[in-house]
Amino acid sequence: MKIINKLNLFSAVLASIMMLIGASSYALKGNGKDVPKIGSMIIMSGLENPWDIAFTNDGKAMFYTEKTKGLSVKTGSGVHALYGIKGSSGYADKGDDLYADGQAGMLGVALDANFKKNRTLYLYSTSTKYRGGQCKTNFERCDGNIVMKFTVAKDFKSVSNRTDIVKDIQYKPFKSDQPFGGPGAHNGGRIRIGPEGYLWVGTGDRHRGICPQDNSLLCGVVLRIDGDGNPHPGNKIKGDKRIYTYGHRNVQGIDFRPSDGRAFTAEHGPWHNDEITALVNGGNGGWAPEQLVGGRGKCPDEYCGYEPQQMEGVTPAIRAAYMPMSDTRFKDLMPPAWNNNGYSQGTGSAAFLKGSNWGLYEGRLAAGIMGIGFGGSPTGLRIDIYDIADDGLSMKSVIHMPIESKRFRGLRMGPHDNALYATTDEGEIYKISAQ
Ligand SMILES: [Ca+2]
Repeated sequence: MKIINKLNLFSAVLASIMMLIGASSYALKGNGKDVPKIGSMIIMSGLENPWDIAFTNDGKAMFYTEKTKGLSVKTGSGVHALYGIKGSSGYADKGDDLYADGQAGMLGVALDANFKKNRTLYLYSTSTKYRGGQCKTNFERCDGNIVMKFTVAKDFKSVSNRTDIVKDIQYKPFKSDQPFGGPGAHNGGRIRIGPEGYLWVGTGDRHRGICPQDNSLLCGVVLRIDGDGNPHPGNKIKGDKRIYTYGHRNVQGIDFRPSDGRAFTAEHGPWHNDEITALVNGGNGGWAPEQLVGGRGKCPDEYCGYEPQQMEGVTPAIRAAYMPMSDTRFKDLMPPAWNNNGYSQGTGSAAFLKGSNWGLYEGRLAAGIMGIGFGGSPTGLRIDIYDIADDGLSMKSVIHMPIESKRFRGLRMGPHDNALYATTDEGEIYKISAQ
């Protein structure tokens, strides 16, 4: 009996030691941080396709775009409508060359890193100004998207000195035989300032098969440029030196990991394989929807992005094998960190969560999921939080943010309060707080 008791005591001590080890390794896993309490509230509503947001560092001004109207700013003294598209009313000024159609319109907004001193704001929009005679069919280059630079007045009531710093981002002018095939499809539009103060611009393939792999064109790429539209001197691309990465489908999410400044994109897949990708200077996203390559035949309107069989009814795996989001034939491929287990649920805008108030989630990436649920994919309509491996090549975990279901279009961290702000296709701007 004594021996058994001693054994029991030994077991109990051993179990206690194991628990201690277990507890400490658990704490290490969480980096000593807890799961935060997350709450959300609507701070603006009744907007028309709000698309993107940008804050001054003190948080006292929140600029936002409405895709079908223009640029406005919310300040302590109220909302000021600053710069509208053609046909808009109530704006202090407008551009008669700017317009909206389908996914195109007034999209990304960003403030210069030295905004406090230079009052410079950047804006991405669709424009007729530089098209010339190019856009008679879908098979010409059709320069129909631009990036503008403005000076914001001290009182935030107007903008001036419009300068068009990028004039040649391609645009889809006509409907084609593709799902969601109207004008303005796959129009990109997210713009962000990187850690060095350069401007990053995400563009879309505009349903043109040759676009993403042709580096003389600015469709299906990410640009890294200065405030005058010149290339970053370190861009390694072979082709148009403004390009940082190419081979993308439709970049609507770009942000920079706080721990190392590395750029990541979030992209919506074509009924398969949404992707989060760590960018490599000069790298290839591996999207190549042109016809007559890799065993492909001719595709409708020379665009194979939805092949085979165009519409629903093909399992994502078969479609992915025919038309991969990241084609491993390319030697300069940037493999995605995550591919949504082969599904497409509409991964769009993205922002890294900053601030210790996010607890265990600090430094993880949040992305809006906009999928409406068809083709065998579960519905999206949420924000997910991604824990990306340090090397950017795999995903440690993905969780759903515990907030209401919406079509979250544009995500941006508030620099003043470490809250996450998000526009919705339902016409709102959300503030999502963690503590
Ligand atoms: Ca890819």
